[in-house]
Amino acid sequence: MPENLFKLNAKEYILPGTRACQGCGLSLGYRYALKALRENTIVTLPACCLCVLHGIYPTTPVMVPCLNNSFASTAASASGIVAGLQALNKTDTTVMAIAGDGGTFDMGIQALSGAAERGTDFIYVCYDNEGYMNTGTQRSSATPMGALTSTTPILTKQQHKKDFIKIMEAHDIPYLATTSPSYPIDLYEKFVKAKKIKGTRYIHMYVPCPPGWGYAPKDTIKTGKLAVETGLVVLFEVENGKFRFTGRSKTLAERGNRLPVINYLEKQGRFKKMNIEQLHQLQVWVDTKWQEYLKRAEG
Ligand SMILES: Cc1ncc(C[n+]2csc(CCOP(=O)(O)OP(=O)(O)O)c2C)c(N)n1
Ligand code: SF4
Repeated sequence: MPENLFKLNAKEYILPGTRACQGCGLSLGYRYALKALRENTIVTLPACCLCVLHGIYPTTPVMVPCLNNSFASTAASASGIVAGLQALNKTDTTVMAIAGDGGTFDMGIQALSGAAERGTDFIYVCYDNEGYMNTGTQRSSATPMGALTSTTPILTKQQHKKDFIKIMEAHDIPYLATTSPSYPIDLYEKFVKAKKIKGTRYIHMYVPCPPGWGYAPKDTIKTGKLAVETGLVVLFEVENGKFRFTGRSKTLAERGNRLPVINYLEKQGRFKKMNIEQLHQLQVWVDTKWQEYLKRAEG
């Protein structure tokens, strides 16, 4: 296992010159994920910011084979690739399906649930920028309560984020983990581990998004760290049903020094219309979830 950045795989699988925005958290997370998975990886993805990052045919900065498909069929296409590889007796190829929160929480859930129930041998990654960003920052069921989006422009989003990770856990898959590109070693190690496990593996990747969230591109790493420091994002893994905090969240759980959510919210334009009542509700929501995680870590 790498202990520091210099021990990561030095090979790059994304060449310079992607079409993603400046400061895109997804670009960073994807880069580290591919470093961990290495060659012999096939990626399948629907329309989304990652598709934009991949570029326009016939050129692409991405060095692994990729399949583009429709929203509803990302996980189904992975099932097909896995079946094809099995028919060819190719046992050393990792299949990674990757989609945004819209393509996972909302549009891709059916095929993903089916594949996870069948125990399909693949890694599914949801990169969560908390909205339909590629089409202009529309609300998704992953958008946090109190955020402005182009489809909640006046009152902000009224509902809390869907707990999609719980839904995936309910499938009793062998490995599930949450990650953030602000903690690249934690992210890298989880992908290395996931690669070695058989069956359906689910990795949630929180990716800060400067234009969608309303902060300066230089602050992506800081924003991702604040999400973890405040407990809005919790780093953990669940291996064969066993919950474990990882990285910075483990330290926060041990020391009990989480920051209030306002420290994270006040730095992003999308929360500028959030009212005090919503702020209070969000803090209670985060605290309640944090307590649930603490209990699981004890058990
Ligand atoms: C069935 C279908 N509905 C809508 C679209 C238009 N569309 C393309 S990308 C996108 C947003 C996807 O959001 P998300 O999956 O969260 O990824 P992000 O853009 O944030 O990377 C939408 C709505 C489409 N391509 N197909
Ligand atoms: S809109 Fe956000 S997620 Fe999409 S490419 Fe730009 S920074 Fe990345």
